[in-house]
Amino acid sequence: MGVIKDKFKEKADVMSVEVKEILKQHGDKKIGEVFLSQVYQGMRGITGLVTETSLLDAQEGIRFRGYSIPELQKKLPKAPGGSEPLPEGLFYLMLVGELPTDEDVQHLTSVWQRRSHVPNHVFATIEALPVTTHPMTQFVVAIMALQTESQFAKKYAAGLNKKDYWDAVFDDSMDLIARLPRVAAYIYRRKYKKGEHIQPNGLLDWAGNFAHMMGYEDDGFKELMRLYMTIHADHEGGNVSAHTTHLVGSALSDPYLSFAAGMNGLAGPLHGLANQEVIKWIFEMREELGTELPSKEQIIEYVKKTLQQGKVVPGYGHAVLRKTDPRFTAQMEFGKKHMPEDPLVKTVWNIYEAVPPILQSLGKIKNPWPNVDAHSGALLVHYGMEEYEFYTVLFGVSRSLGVLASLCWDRAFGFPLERPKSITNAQVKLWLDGKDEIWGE
Ligand code: CMX
Repeated sequence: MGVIKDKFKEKADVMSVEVKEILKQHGDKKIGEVFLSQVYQGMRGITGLVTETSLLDAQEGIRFRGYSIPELQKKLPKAPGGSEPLPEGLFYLMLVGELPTDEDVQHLTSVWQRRSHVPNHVFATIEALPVTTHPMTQFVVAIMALQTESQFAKKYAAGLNKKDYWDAVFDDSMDLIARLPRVAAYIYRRKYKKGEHIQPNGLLDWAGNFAHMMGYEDDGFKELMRLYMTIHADHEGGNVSAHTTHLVGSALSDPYLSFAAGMNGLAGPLHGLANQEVIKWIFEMREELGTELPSKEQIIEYVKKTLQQGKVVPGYGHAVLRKTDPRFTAQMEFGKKHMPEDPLVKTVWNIYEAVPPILQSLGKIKNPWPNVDAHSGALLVHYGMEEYEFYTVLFGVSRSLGVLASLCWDRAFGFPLERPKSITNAQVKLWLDGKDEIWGE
């Protein structure tokens, strides 16, 4: 076995025993109450999942294995001369629960380099789609084409012992993470750079090489990719992309099938696609107002108009967070350090001043503050990446780190098929009339 796999197995063996013991001793304890409103309204606040990799606090934001984003920026290994964390380090932390050393991270970089081969039929499958196809559709189709490589699917078909599920899921997850930057860069160059593809650079880290394959050699952009790939990686288990990957994986669909399903969820405008919507919305505002740097008053008017049209203000609000997203703040810090005078970045900051009071005044929005997607596009545009339809693919490449590390844990814990109970309106009415108390099967 490889070094990381050994380490994971060691941890998983201990944790699996602990989980069994917790269940044996405390399995009948109540963890909360469920209100009818929650059943109707997106199951908000119902604790129904165990996800090891990260935990979201409504006030503080995300913590990965207990570490906040600023802490990770200090503690995780960096690229030579760089100051942003390497996403390899975050993956290591999420997977084995320990901060990695420089050597651990270098090892992971070389493992992913070794596993990054993408078979030709995957590129041919992408080429079969019209070039106008949305990059997220191309991305998901490519992941599905890669499914021919699944070790889990092959081993399961040949007869796999339950105890060994985690092993094949681990290998598929590592292969898939290693391959995604090549696939994503291929889609980018195909769609926007006349199909002039760039070979990987074996000397670069995972995110640096991704930047290189997309055609961005600026050190600032490589640093941005390292930060971007780190902060978008995971947001505990209930968000659409993480939950979908987990749910589909619970049917023992292999990691390629499970992750592709998660990416279809990420492609929704209320989730990951919001990052393209934000820049599209700002570009349209600038176009309509005829200025690169709209004033605060102009922004306020534009926001009100957006709301009057029955649209959401993209990049604002969150199902769990109740404060400014620390992922927004981390990007704001990056902007202050690298491009404080950029008019688009300044516009994002002006929007940050203008929007929350307006959303708050509506009286129905639980969180008027910006989320991760409010900032990311402006930083990318600064380095020349204006093709905003591609942004959710970047989010998706990063999200693979968290959801696939979690999938390894799901199989190591032997979690069963996920199958919550649903009810009909007729049954709700009977229950309200006191005529039916029986909800379960
Ligand atoms: N602009 C306008 N209205 C908003 C809003 C926004 N940014 N955020 C919430 N609302 C509205 C909701 O649509 C809802 O309206 P109705 O009662 O008329 O249906 C009301 O305020 C209450 O919503 P909520 O409980 O505060 O928010 P939800 O948990 O239902 O939804 C989210 C959360 C993210 C879908 C929502 O805030 C939103 O649509 N934001 C804009 C899209 C966005 O930025 N998504 C990215 C989230 C981060 C990510 O996953 O990447």
